[in-house]
Amino acid sequence: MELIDGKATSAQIKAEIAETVARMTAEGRRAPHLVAILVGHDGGSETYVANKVKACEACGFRSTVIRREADVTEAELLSLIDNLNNDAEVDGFIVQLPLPRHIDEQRVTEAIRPEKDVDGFHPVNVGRQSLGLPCFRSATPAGIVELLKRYNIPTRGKRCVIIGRSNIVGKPLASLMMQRGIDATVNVCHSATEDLASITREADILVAALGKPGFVTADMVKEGATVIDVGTTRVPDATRKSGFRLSGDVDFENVAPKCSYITPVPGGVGPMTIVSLMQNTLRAAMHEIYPE
Ligand code: BQF
Repeated sequence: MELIDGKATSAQIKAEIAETVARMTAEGRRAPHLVAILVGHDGGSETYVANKVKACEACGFRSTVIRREADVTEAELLSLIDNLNNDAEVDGFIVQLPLPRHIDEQRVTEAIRPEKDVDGFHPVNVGRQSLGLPCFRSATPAGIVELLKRYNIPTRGKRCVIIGRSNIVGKPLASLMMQRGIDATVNVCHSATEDLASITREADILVAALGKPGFVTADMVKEGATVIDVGTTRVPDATRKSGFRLSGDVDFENVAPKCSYITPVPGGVGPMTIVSLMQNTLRAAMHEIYPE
């Protein structure tokens, strides 16, 4: 069993990005600039945005966090987005999800200009990704594919089973994994799937992205499989000074001995999600996907 080290891999990619940024600024261009809109004070969202700001620093990017209280109106948020869409000093921006219930996430997402949508959530980027066209790729799926590539894990003709059909992980990952060049055979399973274990046991690459701590147990995994754990649920833990720990969707202790490769939580997919956002922001600043 080999551990897939997302933390080390992400650090290496951030160093590569920082080199590119150093060359840009040496040529007299400004550094890439990422803006994050953070609504309310959800603990998870605060941490995620802090992770993104820290990653920007490591890459030599400029970053700005715009905070609004949880009672912000949708109209205010849309007007903020309009300003960022038209701000030439901003290369890309994100609205940290989830948003308070009174705000329509879809309307907010569709208000972002696709050219600045570095989360890749706008239907234009989602559609372009599914067609295999240049686009801002969804961060978690792109990070998973990057890990498979850097660890030389074969995908061509292999069975990839994804548990979870969310718009931000399951669906876009399925479309990436079946693309030419990756060439996996993909199954997407979800809460209505019958006899789930019989499907997951066929997986050469098993991706757990359903958000249930410890859901994937050893009996669901084929000997020698690669297991990718996307779960990052906060579970109470009195032994931690934060009062919680991050739990993956995989029963790591019992599953790991059966695997050829496995990602840990924390330090697996999470840091790669952040680094994909950095890669998208760099591409936005270079107008690589949508030429001016
Ligand atoms: C790690 C996210 C659910 C809903 C909205 C590093 C992150 C997490 C874990 C992180 C996530 C999860 C993010 C680790 C961003 C990934 O060391 O294991 C980084 O910051 N993430 C998000 O922005 O929104 C979410 C999960």
